[in-house]
Amino acid sequence: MSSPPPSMESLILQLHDISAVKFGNFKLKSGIYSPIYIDLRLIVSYPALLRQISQTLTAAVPSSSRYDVVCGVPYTALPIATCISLSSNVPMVMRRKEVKDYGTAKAIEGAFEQDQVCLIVEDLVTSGASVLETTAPLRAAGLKVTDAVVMIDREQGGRENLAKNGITLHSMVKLSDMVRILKQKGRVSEETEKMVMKFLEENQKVSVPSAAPAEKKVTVRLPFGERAKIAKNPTGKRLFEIMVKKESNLCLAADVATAAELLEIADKCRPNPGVGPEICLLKTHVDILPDFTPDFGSKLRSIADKHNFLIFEDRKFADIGNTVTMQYEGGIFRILDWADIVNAHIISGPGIVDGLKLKGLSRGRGLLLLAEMSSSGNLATGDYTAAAVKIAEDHPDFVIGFISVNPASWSGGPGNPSLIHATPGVQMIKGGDALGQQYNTPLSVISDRGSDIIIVGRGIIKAANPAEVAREYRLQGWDAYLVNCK
Ligand code: S5P
Repeated sequence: MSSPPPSMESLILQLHDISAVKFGNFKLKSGIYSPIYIDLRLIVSYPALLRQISQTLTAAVPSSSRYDVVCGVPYTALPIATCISLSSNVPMVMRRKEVKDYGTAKAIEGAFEQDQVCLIVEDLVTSGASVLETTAPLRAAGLKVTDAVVMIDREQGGRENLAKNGITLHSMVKLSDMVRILKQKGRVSEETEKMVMKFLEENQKVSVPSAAPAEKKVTVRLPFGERAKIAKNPTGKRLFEIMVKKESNLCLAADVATAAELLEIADKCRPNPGVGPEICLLKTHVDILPDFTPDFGSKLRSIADKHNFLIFEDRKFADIGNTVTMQYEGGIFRILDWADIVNAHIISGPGIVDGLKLKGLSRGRGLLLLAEMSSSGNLATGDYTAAAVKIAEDHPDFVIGFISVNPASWSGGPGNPSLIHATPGVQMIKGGDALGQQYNTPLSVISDRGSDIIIVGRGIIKAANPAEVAREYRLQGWDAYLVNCK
């Protein structure tokens, strides 16, 4: 190691003086035990140190890395980002950790323009998950994120995980260098130094963890490719295959104002591309389209074939078997003719599946059962959910899976791997709307809650560039899938 600049040495000693660096046996957010613990929240009580740190961080970003705004990862890095903003006269934006009402509140606070470059500021990087969590809503809001600057790099895969997501990490100091300096200055024993070095060596790769509590066991799940082989229904099988081929577990809830707009967003939102290439499934509410014409289905089908996605009409059938056969096949919408997948409530009992199957099975169609719902106060819980699982198991040839919200919490977990879980209520940050919708992040839905497909509506369709944002959701959903996959 080349000898560090004196200012760095003094910074590290000061951090040790204020007990921002401690040695012992500590459980980290990722669940692993560490002989070293770093708590940088304390630095707000030491303005001179905070100033020195901000200046050193600013200098750690090479001048070739241009940026227009800075954003601190909440909360520890917020004061650091503020200091960087003040001293370098670069505006700051803030990411909200939670959004209560999507109608009025924004995920990113502050003034910025589309395509401006945002530098992420963080105190400590282990796997890089927190940086990625902040990057996602920034990118979704139209900012570009290419660089992150961090005080301490724990050297546990964060740099690599961020690089995979197009972010170059610049660090003030690496954890190993920091410990060496503390040893050289007589602050820690040789034994402690060795213990920390051994720990770093043994834990070089911490994959991006789920947002779950540290003690939660991550269940390893069968890959989609294997599940395609055991799926009994041809549409269920195809869906798994498309997911693998396109590396997408994203379903677009295309709740737009008109049929024309729906076809456009699926195929091409001139001058931008459409979301078709990013999705495995496109979900419609055909009864909200004022300009619906009988050729809507065939037009959507040809776009679906072009971009290789399936069509899911979110009809939420709920009547007795005999009535749903007519609702499925007839009326003005003739859903059976163009939708690969429909869904149904089980409130009326198993006869609803028999009715839909009567029409859909011979056409190779698939059915999703609403086992849970995303809206607050809904009644699809407990025994109701268990009844949906039982009905699905009784119809493996036609039922392809569930609309679910937290299958990991079901007794027996997400269950039969031939059945698929699709989850609505997904946005880049947790929150809700004014009418009871509740949102979780792609990572939490797929990785913690045990679902397979994220269903995203307003998170994509309200974006300035839906295809770009859809891409971001696809990458997040797919990365979360890979975390739990064998
Ligand atoms: O429980 C549910 C089931 C469904 S299918 N909660 C839901 O929100 N949905 C649908 O998912 C809903 O009808 C809408 O089309 C989509 C969610 O849209 P967003 O704009 O809130 O993402």
